[in-house]
Amino acid sequence: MLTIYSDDHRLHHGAAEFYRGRLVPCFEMPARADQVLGRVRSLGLGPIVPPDRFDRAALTRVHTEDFVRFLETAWGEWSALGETGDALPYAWPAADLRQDVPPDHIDGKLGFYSIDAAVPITAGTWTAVRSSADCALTGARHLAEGGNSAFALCRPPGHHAGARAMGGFCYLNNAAIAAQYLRDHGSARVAVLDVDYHHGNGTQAIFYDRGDVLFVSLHGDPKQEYPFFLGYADETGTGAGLGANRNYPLPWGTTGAQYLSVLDSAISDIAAFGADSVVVSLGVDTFVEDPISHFELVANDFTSIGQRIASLGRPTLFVLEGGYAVADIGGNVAAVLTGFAGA
Ligand code: SP5
Ligand code: ZN
Repeated sequence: MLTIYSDDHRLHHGAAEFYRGRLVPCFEMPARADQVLGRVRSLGLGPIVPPDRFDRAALTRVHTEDFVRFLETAWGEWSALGETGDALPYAWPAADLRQDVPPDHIDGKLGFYSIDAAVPITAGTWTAVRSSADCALTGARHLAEGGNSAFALCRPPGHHAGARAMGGFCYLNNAAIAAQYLRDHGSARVAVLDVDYHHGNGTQAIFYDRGDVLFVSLHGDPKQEYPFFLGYADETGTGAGLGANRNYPLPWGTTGAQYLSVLDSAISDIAAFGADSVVVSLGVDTFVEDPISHFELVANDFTSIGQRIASLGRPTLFVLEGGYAVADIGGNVAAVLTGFAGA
């Protein structure tokens, strides 16, 4: 399997995120990608190539122009204040506030274009974010040109980012950008399967009113788990997208066996939809030892996930999302990919 990877991810290294009343060290760190790369390399999974640079227009197919401009300019505006630490938001347009007027001041913009304070912006964040999206796009192009599969080793991750909002360690929605690229280059119907522990609220929202992209997600029940405000089973799509969104919220303590039986339903949804290609939002924060999650999957379960995805027999792009047990992330990602490739 082809892997696409860029060293640029190291340029994004946030110091802290806001959690339970204090700033805590970021769980989303460069060592994650280094671990995955090391494992892909030592396993000999296949060639590892740098991403191609894609036109900015590929980003604005799913994100708004003003949001992309915000990401490009945020560090410059922040550092112009004399700030040297990471940019973080502190005020949001939540209930009863205007959501239609982007502020001019960077403090206002940070809140306007985010859903939480887990998205530090550093001097190198935009370069890393752009290259991460390029990894996903390069993988999508490989599929569009006839490839069977690819692994976009993306960092930072993407599935919490919506059309005009960053959040949950995510800035640009790599999986959504790739799915849209596939739609624009030969796939009439694309399925996004999100197996990250957290609901992919950004991806769901981007495609919620569309019937040409199916979004299916297994995740911690939002009644108990971030992102809390989206990801319920009754969210089935709207307008032309009605029936093209499927959520499987699962309780804390979900075991591998329980997870895999629900995954079978998700796989059936995708087969019934008739997807021409599949994008997998591949988070391995469902792992039993993940420090911020509460499922109980083990290494063999990840192999089974890969095998079940292979059973669809569709061109498949894996896009790295979460997974915070740094010592195990490489092995768990590799288990999915080898399960897929060996099936
Ligand atoms: C891509 C992805 O997996 N994003 C996850 C974002 C989760 N953000 C909120 C998590 C808060 C948990 N903080 C850790 C405290 C554990 N003691
Ligand atoms: Zn996650």
